[in-house]
Amino acid sequence: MTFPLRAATVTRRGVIFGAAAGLASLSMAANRTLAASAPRRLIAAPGRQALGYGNATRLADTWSYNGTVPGPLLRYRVGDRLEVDFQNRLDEPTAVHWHGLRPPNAMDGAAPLTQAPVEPGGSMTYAFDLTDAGTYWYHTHFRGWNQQDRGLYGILIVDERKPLQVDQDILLVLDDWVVDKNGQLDPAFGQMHEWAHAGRLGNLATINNSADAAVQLTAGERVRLRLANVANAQIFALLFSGHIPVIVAEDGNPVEPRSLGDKLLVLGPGQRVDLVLDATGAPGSTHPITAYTLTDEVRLGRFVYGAEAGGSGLVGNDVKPLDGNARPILDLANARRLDLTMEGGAMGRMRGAMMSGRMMGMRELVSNGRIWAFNGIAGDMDTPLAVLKRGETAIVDIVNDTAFPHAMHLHGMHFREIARNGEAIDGSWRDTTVLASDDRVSIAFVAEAPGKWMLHCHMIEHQAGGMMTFLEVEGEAG
Ligand SMILES: [Cu+2]
Repeated sequence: MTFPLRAATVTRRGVIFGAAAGLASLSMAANRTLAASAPRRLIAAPGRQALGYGNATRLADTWSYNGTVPGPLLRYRVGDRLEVDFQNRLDEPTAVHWHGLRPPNAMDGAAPLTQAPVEPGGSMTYAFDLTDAGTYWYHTHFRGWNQQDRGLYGILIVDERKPLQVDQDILLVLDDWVVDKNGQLDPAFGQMHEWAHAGRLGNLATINNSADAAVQLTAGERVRLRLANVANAQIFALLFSGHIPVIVAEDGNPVEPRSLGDKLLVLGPGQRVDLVLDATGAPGSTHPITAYTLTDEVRLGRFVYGAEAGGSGLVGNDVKPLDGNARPILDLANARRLDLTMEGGAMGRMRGAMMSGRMMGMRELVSNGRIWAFNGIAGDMDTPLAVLKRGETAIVDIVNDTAFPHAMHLHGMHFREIARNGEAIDGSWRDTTVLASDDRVSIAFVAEAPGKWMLHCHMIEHQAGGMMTFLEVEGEAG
């Protein structure tokens, strides 16, 4: 079984990309006022969303939270309690996952592992304390290959006690959509051909729903950019022409501020990055924001400078680190070591895997909607990858033995990358990490939180196709 590699791929050396450039002329304003409030009620229902094509705007039928894609911005202060009354007005079950946050297990939303899905017409209250500041997001965790791609996601910001000093706080939500010529979402969800390859990749890449987003800047301002990749499967490698941003947080976790230099900023599905950017361009100037994706090179938007200079004199100052979130100390010397080999997909070596407790060949797996496996098991969720003692350090040695990149996400606990392709590294705390084909990555975390926590590929079609397991941490789950 061989399929041509339709998508270019992220390699260990960087991004290899196609040559087609997306050119667009008109634009939608991309800046979004970040109101410091959070609605108490979240309703999942069919809706419509305007998508900007550069020279046109078309309405797409979506599924969304409270009628917009992304759903309402949920914004809190660290230490606040999240309380959301969720209602399901879809005609299929669903659940809400709080990506990157650390709720008690019963609030994690990973249906059906941590809760029964909320049935059509049903409701559920999600409530937990927000212990970590940073940029997070929430999304469906049930049939996500269908529900998330239709728009069931939103951004969640937890403000630091001592916020960064900036002139603007700008949210940039990256997505890609599969749209037809009328601007409707292609309803062909669940295509096994896509599942076996890179997932459902779009033909319309957007920042804040626009294929040519205009991010308004004033010369002399210092801004915080919060980027989130909410796409099902797409990887974005971004180039900010004329600007050198400083990375201050990854997946919500503060890092020692470091300049992006001349590198591309890579965001895999589910990942977030917070940047500080000094608006050093001239009044009236524009500067493209280019994305190299798995399929394309596109101009996603522009920094557009107003005619007047301004700002409060922060430009050029050292970027100070954000207040750290409390993180445990890793006991690497005594860590529990676990292996996780990712297998399957098109052009892979896998010839069969266990499903529902018995060995199946590829044809039988595919007829059951599975094409990927972890350690030879295609998505069975009745046995954990490991049972961990509460408080022990675990290291998962992940091998990507497939022809595709993947974005591994752990629920409930953040991890540090401690090795990549044989080299010891001192990675940032993250909740999602990207592995290129053949990559070997070791992640370490402390099993702090009791309960069953999913570990899966965040390319949702890969997860649904078998790339999922969970870790069970002993103790009384909240
Ligand atoms: Cu994957």
